[in-house]
Amino acid sequence: MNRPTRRRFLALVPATAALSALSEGRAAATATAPTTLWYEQPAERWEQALPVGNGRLGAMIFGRVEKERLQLNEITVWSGKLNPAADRTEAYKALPEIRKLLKEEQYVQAMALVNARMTCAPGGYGGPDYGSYQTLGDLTLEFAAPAAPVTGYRRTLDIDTAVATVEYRVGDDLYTREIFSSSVDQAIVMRIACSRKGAIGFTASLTREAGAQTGVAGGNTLRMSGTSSGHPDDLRFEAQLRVAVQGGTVRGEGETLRVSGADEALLFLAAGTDYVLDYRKQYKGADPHAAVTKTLAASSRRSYSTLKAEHTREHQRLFRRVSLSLGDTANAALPTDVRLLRFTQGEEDPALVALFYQYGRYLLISSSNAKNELPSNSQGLWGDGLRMPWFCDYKSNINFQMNYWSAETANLGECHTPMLRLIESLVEPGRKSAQAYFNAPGWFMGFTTTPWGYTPPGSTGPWGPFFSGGAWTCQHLWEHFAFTRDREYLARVYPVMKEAAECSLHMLVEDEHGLLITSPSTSPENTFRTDAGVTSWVCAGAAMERQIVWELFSNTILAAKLLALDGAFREELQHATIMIRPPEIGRGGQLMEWGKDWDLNAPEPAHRHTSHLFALHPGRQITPLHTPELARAARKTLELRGDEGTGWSKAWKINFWARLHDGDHAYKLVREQLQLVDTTRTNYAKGGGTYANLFDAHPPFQIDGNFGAVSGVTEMLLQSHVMYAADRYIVHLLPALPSAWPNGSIRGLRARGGLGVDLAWAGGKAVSAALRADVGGEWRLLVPRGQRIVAVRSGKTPVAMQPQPDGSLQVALKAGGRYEVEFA
Ligand code: FUC
Repeated sequence: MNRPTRRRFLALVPATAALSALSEGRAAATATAPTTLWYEQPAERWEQALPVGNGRLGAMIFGRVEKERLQLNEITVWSGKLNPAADRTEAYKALPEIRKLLKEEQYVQAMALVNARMTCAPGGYGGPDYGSYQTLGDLTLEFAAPAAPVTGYRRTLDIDTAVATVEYRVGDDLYTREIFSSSVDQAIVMRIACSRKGAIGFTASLTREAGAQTGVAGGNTLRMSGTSSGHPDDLRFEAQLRVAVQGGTVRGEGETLRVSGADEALLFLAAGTDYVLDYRKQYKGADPHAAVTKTLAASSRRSYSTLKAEHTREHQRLFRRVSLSLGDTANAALPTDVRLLRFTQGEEDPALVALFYQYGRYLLISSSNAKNELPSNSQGLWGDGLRMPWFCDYKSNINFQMNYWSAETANLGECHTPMLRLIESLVEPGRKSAQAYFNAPGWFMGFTTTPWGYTPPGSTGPWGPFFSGGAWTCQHLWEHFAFTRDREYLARVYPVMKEAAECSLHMLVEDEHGLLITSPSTSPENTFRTDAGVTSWVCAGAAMERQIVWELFSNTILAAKLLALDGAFREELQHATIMIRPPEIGRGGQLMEWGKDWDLNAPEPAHRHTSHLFALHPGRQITPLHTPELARAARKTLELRGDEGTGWSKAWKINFWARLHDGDHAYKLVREQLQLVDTTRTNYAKGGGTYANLFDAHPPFQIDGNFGAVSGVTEMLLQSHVMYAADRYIVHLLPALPSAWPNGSIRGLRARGGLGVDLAWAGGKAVSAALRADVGGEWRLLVPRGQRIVAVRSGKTPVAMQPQPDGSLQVALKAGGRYEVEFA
């Protein structure tokens, strides 16, 4: 093979070249591991590099032979700071006038007034204090030019062990690098070796575009420290790199470390910041120097084999809870980029879908450790530069939530906790926003948030004035309980839900029929056109906000009931929930997005946000089982919108079609999600897909599509969102199995009520299922159309089954019980 750095992007890597490489037997032995991403050329671009992460400390590995680049991230490295002046403190005073204008259908004037009065204060969203997620910097390793052509080049990421490798030959010498980011040791560890003794030599440097100084600290350590925007009061960060060698030498040289003549080099990198998720401390904690020094000292004392074994064991504790098999084709033996290209061109590769699914779980584990100070952001943990697309913040009109849709269902409940903690932390700043915008009690968050407790709306319509982001995030607080049954946790977060409900209750107004709506309200980032031809984005009673409030109230009532709290408030919420204007069907048979039936006039009929289907997913107000007419209307809406969209938009649509029990349409979107994308140019209308490194392409890179797709595929195989009674769930096995996956199995999914579920199917029919109940309780089991359950057994003992009118079977399962389900 030629020098790998000369290889062009994968579109130019002929699949036949990869095939012939395999037929030569080169590197084929491990290449086919179903959990491995692998490539025959180094990354030229960031979207080809491979990610490792321990939750908060990560790297993008380029795998270059001569000049290796590890682009580094630490999840709290943000510019910006708390901005106490981001709220428009007297915004609520404009409400009567805005509401009057909306009643009179003066939409243009209403828009102007919302823009002028119901947005953030000048300099709020996107202002100097708003900030952006940032790179930590680069670790660069410069090796001498190889003395002979490089052959057998391969780089891999095994998502089962969470170890990345680079290997190649120069003559007879085999060079290898292994890299992982350990949550056990809180360090990135790299081992560089060669089959020939004394062959390892390189220069290591730590750099950052701006705001950092690097120096040698002791003979084998580099220290890079600085502040996020270069100002002394900004967030402080520090990274330390230590290199230990076997044979040879390591010494400081200027601002670098120089390794020569080594048999093997071990690199340890630790990093931290002074960020703390605490509004009262203005998010400022201790200087990171002492902690980083201590962490580095501790990890670099341990043996490589121990570090790696403990890292892998900890990763597998989470990762191995779920296994998915959808069948195999010969393409599974190809490099990942070639597989993706062939899948894009129409070939089948179910194992690539399974890899993409597990990769999403890998990314969640790697960007959202339970101990993280911050949750997985718009790019998870991985991002280059000092100002990232859309600031890489936590947009709560879809993106923040989508990041965590798969956390519970795909058995990574612990990874949900950084999100839940961020939501809890918004209560204090959010109280000020509730007061400012609605003169309301409780707390409020608009369309986005940041590590700095940003809660007001954005700066202009149509996207800025979304008023139910905080209310929506509370769904996650409830869902974590619905899956885990952790009452102590529920008691802790209930006040957060309650205060969000208090705020929403105060935001509701009566429409002309006495039903409750929000006003002003928007449908995230979309616009409507009235029958009179007026275009606007603000109305009275947009569907999504009504649905979000319904969901929040319903969950808050359930939580209060379980905790035996707040009887009177519960009744008030109960009454309001009944009075919320329900989802409506419009003249095209579609679900109505706005306060009036304007969908068919839509200026952007294929808009990427399909927000008014919230009630179908992630909500539960619309289900084919219990509200078939509304479900038909939701389907009509999806048909009108079409399948095109950004990465996350397609991912959401997988979930929608799965919830409509249309597996083939859901699979069509899975296929479209896995379209190879080769551009980072922002496209709002279409072009969503997947990069060569299997990162989701909005484009540009945005990780929500990865997580949303995991959620979607899970929803195709198992659903448990429908309640048949308060906090009692229907477990629907294989609700949307596509014909493309006739045979398969999944182990380790989770259902609400605290249930573990394994499933196997063949010829498109369920053949077996296993259930594990964490706590005792009742569930109703539902099977694919045309099938029925013959028995549910615990060992040899059959469980009594009560048939229900909707075709489900009610069973009572015991705490700790394991059950086998038999089908006919
Ligand atoms: C919302 C979306 C965009 C993008 C951004 C981060 O504004 O409408 O498509 O995902 O968030």
